[in-house]
Amino acid sequence: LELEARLREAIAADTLLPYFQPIVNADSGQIVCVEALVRWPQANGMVSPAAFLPVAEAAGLLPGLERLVRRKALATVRAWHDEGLLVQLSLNVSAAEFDSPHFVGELAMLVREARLQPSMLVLEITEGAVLGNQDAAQARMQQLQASGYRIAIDDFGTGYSSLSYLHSYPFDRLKLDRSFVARLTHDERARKVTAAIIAMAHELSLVVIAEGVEEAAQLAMLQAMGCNQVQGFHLHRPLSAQALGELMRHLR
Ligand code: G
Ligand code: G
Ligand code: MN
Ligand code: NA
Repeated sequence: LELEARLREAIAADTLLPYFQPIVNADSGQIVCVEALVRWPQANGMVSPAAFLPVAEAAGLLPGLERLVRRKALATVRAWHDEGLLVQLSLNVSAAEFDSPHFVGELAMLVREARLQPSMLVLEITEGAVLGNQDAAQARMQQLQASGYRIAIDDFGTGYSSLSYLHSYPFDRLKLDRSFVARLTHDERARKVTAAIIAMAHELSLVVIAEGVEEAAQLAMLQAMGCNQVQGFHLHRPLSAQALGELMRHLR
């Protein structure tokens, strides 16, 4: 309850903020998209979202928290666009949120407020989010795509029925879970499975993004397999808006 009380205070004081991790074109290294990752600044460093998102969700604080952090993320990307730094923004959408009847309308309001096109946004959804009501989830995805949003299946390969999701839902992108990437360089079977997933995703016209790329050797293998985009500590860590803005200005 102590954490919950402090989280309420942080939300009321609007101190939570988004960090941004670049997602780069696998061949050119150009930053094409940034994933917003919430951070809670404390006197002694940052608290990881893994520690407070479950608390926020259980306490019913997630919708308010998401609104504040997304508003900042969208405003930051708006400002980057104004100076010609044209990156897409990727947002993690929790299962509960994706299920909520308010989700689409609230997102539309925030995106309009930031004067961004929905086509500049990627919504990252995990398998868990579409587990509940298949028909409702399918309809919501189609509605979002008709508005122009891109939809990614996040952490692909960690769930139980990943393959059936691929033919049941109209994803645009597939984010390959970092557990596959971690095994690439020393596990022949993992390498074959990864190559097959990428080939299958391409058959379905999905853009493939590999997560958790930590080594040059992993990047080289993913490039050889035709992986479209990569993300991970080998490329860039999650950065503050200011640090990433400086980096992108420097790189262009
Ligand atoms: O940011 P990493 O630094 O620790 O994030 C840990 C987990 O929290 C990841 O699974 C990520 O998808 C999730 N996460 C990070 N930021 C957000 C957010 O703003 N909203 C939601 N729903 N999940 C987030
Ligand atoms: O679940 P999701 O894929 O949204 O998780 C994003 C999380 O992955 C964030 O916590 C982010 O900090 C973390 N992350 C990003 N790049 C790497 C990496 O190269 N290695 C590891 N171990 N984690 C990473
Ligand atoms: Mn993600
Ligand atoms: Na992921």
